[in-house]
Amino acid sequence: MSLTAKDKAVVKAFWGKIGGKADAIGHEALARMFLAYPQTKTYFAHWPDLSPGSEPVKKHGKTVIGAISAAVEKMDDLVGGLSSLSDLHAFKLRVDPGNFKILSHNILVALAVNFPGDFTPEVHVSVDKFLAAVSAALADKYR
Ligand code: HNI
Repeated sequence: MSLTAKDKAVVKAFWGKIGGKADAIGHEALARMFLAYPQTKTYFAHWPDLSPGSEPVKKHGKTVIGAISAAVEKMDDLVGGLSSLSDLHAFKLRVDPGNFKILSHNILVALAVNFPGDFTPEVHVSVDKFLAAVSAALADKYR
């Protein structure tokens, strides 16, 4: 399951094309997750509005996609690079790690619909593997 040199190169090249659309992708992935998998909303009960286009969803979409863009730069050591975020999700937020797969799925969908030309099957498999590796790194501190 580990990322090959080719996966890393494919993810880097594809991420380079997202550019200015990154924040919109983050928003769309989060908005889709809350709508299609409403059980994920339990962690965000303190937010005033979880609907698509709302300020908290836009702001957090930007935060999450920013962390993933940073992870693209840390692909050789995701466990080390994401260790403080893993601490946060495991011990403070106590997010069930099964939710990482759900968010990853929604990120893939948002990428596919926004970049239908660039999101080839080859890109799909490498980005899927990358998001799985990010999720595994985020779950590293749990036990
Ligand atoms: Ni997550 C906060 C990154 C998955 C629930 N999350 C963050 C922050 C980052 C982040 C960055 C802000 C940290 C800080 O304030 O220092 N989260 C990520 C990444 C993934 C992810 C990269 C997976 C790819 N988080 C999830 C999932 C859930 C989740 C799947 C729950 C369904 N995250 C949260 C919650 C917060 C959070 C809750 C705090 C939000 C707030 O500000 O109230």
